[in-house]
Amino acid sequence: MPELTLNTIPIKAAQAIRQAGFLAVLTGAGISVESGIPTFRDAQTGLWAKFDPRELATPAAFARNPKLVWDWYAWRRELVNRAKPNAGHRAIAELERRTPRFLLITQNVDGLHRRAGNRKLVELHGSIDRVKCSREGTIVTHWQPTDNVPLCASCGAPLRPDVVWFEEMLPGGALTAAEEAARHCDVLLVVGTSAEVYPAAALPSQAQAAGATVVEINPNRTPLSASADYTLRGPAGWVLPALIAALER
Ligand code: BV8
Repeated sequence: MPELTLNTIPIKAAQAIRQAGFLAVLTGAGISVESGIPTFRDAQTGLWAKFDPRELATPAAFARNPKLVWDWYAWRRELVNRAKPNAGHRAIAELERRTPRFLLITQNVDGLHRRAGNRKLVELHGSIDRVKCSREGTIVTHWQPTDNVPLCASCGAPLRPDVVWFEEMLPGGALTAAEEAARHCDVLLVVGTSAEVYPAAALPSQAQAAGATVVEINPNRTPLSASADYTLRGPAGWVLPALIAALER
């Protein structure tokens, strides 16, 4: 697989995407970097710098210190609500408009793909904008303002973000749709993920085993880089618009 510099999009990669009857896209935190949202791997900023996100995004962390976890999500929600979709998000919305069959599979919880215009998408890890009862699982849209963790009005359990934490099962429907797309797509475009979090990280090998062409977009090498058919080494906000331009040639 040819590793490419910023100024070349391989003709064959562009051709594969242009000719794809069914294009699937898998995104990770990297696609939101150019919207100002830190990835899980980047050091967190400010008061959260001393915390490892993978230690906070767990049921055990929430059970141990619900307020710490609730406040961490409130800080991220604020960051996300101030952020705007970037050129990479907009390019993926354009790909949906251009492709007969399309599915966007995102690991991100920031909602920026939907704000950029994608509609055919599954959110494997939930959404930071939704809140649910930690006991009943019901989605809650209003709660009493409090300096502590708000409690469920019907059962009194603490509320929590409606995201999938480590060691939690993914929403069945979303994972099934993602695996179905991996097995049937012609091309899987993998953008901005370290390809280390399962079961999402298994999707590219499932797609390749079913005969799909796998194209990776990432400024850094990942465990996927060695097996991807094409690796476009650069930031999503630059490479994806260049890919759209290459589709026009
Ligand atoms: C589960 C929501 C069953 C919360 C998240 C082996 C097999 C199967 C499972 C496991 C296994 N080993 C361990 C597990 C369990 C675990 C797992 O995979 N652990 C990892 C650490 C090994 N998986 C789970 O627990 C999953 N559930 O398997 O259930 C089960 C049940 C019980 C016991 C065991 C299994 C649940 C996983 C979901 C966790 N929740 N998010 C929240 O967001 O707060 S995951 C979270 O981390 C994010 O959602 C994100 O998906 C993930 C980080 O991954 P990335 O998105 O890739 O982001 P990252 O920061 O890592 O990388 C960013 C990339 O962007 C980098 O490559 C960088 O180079 C690139 N980049 C930077 N700038 C740019 C860029 N790219 C493009 N443009 C740029 N400008």
